Amino acid sequence: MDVGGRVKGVTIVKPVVYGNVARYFGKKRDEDGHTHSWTVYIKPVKNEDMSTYIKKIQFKLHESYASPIRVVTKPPYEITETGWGEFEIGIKLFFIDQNERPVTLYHFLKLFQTDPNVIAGGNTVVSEHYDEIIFQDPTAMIQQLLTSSRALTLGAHKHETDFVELESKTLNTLQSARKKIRSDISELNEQLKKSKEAITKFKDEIKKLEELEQAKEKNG
Ligand code: SLL
Repeated sequence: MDVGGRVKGVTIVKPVVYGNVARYFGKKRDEDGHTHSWTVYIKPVKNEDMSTYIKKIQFKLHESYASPIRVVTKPPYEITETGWGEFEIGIKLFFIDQNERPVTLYHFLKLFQTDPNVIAGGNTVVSEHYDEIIFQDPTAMIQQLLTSSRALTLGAHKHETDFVELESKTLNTLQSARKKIRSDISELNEQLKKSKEAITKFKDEIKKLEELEQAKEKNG
């Protein structure tokens, strides 16, 4: 149904990965005190050309950078810089369809290996997140754009974090945890049953002993 130009009841989800990689120079650079080079980025989880529905992506850096607002109009949506400090970066997505309001994501630039969530290897740090851009009741036009986006051919499309693998690993972990809990429960039930049986047996024995005692008293 097309109500007011929008396709009612339709939800289109675009999974994305955003974050940064950073590399330590190994020392503080004499000329500007910079210690790291880094790249902040947003990309689709599945290989596709986001420019079919993205007009531009604006990265807002710390004010200490010259012209902190950086705009990227085509993939790859990333900014590479050098610096010495960590700060929050705003990543604002503007859509081709003017009816879709811009969406802003925030990423805290990671340079240092202080966080166990940061994937570390050598002098490289990676900090990235999974998120989804959700289009609720899109216009017929954007629905067309969103469902017809083509694959990018810029080399292999891969991520620092393999979210598909992470998802299946997490599912496996959950499944084996569930199995373990189920077997623990049945084992505990078994023990409970045995304990109950033992109690009944002891109660019977106590009763017999008491009866014996009473009989003795009577006879004695
Ligand atoms: C901090 N609150 O003190 C943060 C700010 C800013 C980092 C970090 C600038 C590089 C340049 C740069 O690395 N800024 O001047 O070009 O840690």
